[in-house]
Amino acid sequence: MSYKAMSHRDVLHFINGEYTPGTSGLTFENICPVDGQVIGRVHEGKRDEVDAAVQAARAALKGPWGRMSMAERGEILHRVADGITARFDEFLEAECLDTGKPRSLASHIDIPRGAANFKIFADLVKNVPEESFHLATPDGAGAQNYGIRVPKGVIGVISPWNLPLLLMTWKVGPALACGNTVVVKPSEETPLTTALLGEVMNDAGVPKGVYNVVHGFGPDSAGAYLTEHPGVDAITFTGETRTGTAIMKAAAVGVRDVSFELGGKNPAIVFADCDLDKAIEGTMRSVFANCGQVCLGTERVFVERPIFDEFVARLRQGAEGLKLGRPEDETVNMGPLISKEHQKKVLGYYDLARELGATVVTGGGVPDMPEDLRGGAWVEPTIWTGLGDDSPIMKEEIFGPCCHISPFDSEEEVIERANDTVYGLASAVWTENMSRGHRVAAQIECGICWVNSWFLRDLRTAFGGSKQSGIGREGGVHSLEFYTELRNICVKL
Ligand code: NAD
Ligand code: 6OD
Repeated sequence: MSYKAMSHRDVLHFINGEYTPGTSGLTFENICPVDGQVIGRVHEGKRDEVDAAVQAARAALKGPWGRMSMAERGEILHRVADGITARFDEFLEAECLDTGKPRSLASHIDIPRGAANFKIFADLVKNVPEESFHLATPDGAGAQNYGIRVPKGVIGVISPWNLPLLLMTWKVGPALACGNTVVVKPSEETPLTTALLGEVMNDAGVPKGVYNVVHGFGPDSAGAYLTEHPGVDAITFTGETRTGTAIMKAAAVGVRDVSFELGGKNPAIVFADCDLDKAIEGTMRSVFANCGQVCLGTERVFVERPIFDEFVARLRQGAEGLKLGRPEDETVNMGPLISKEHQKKVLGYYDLARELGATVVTGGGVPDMPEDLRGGAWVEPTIWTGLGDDSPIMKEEIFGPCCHISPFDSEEEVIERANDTVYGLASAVWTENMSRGHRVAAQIECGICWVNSWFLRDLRTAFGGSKQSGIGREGGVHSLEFYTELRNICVKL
């Protein structure tokens, strides 16, 4: 059955190159967060569906995919990228239906990056040198060592809902470029683009069983069964730190490798010598883009005292100027949260901040939306001041369109406060003094620090989290660390 024929109503698994409802007989609703409408039913995979997908993936490793040259695989992955681009509007519609995010955002970030993730890794793997060492031996003839990289095998990919296509392909792209096969479990909130990609894979000539998708939830569902499956050689996961802990326990059985991109509580540090226009523009994006549901987003803003009041006033003005509404409205720059459940969580933090005595600079509740959107998961863009660094608002990841702004007085003080978190994913530093920019960036304990920008991505660079924000690095050649196994061959001469 073609995915097109399903027209988003019935979302099926994609196993061994075919769409299938599986055998569990279970389905769950796919709800659009814009208005709460049910947009389709998703088939839930249990052990049998995961088992079928893993078997297909194992068989494909030995099939044409495993025997293909790197160059041939690369050509096919270029066709996958071109296939996404050719069906740009369908991917855009599917992503916006699932997430409610503005089309203007998804058409600039989610869908183009979804395509780019295949091209960049297809090209990159061809240019990575293998190591070679000559060893002197007592007989004088010596020995030659050289490394070869082989695929890890079947990779279990567990992806989140905030940037569904972008984050799933960020893992599937390098996994396939390195010759692995995959079983993907997309978030239950956002199954559509992962499902649609199956058709693109078939059209591009990706052999059956290389790309498999099983839908479902985490515990007692497709997610847990996939991570527990002994036929899965390694697991790459993006999501909450707590979920990462559960997956790591599952991966321990069979001593399987993991790559984790987890939560954050990212700081932005704004020095008085910054270009304030740029700092406001960048912080507006880092706090409110994607309704605050970006793992790299800022939730703690530290502003040097001489510009504190002006910064707060201008960020407030920006937040109050955001227009909330339907994805297709080109004047809209903020959508809803992903679900009613997540709305409840974020509103819980809005209430908590008020109870703890925060000054609510703006927002703090549910916006008054037009009648047809009232069933959606809307929250107001929110800014607080006045809380201490030990407050849960400053410690826990909220993952909504909100931030707390605190003043600071010295560079040393702000570095210590920025690092006072169990997380270490990303940070942003705003200063026109570049000596300070380099100095401070190097002292922030996180995987990526932007100086005078935010979410400016070069896909050749290492990406990942420090502390409880992740394990391992993906991106560029670093992806090969996880998606291949390096073996050494020693030849006595
Ligand atoms: P989540 O952890 O709730 O879910 C992520 C995925 O894991 C989903 O597919 C879910 O079904 C699955 N899952 C849940 N429990 C599981 C289990 N026990 N076993 C196997 N699979 C399981 O995360 P989310 O709510 O989808 O995404 C938001 C979180 O992701 C935030 O914490 C955010 O910071 C983080 N995130 C991190 C990055 C990064 O690059 N570091 C990127 C995006 C999102
Ligand atoms: O840009 C990327 O490669 C990436 N992994 C971004 C993660 C964003 C988190 O929401």
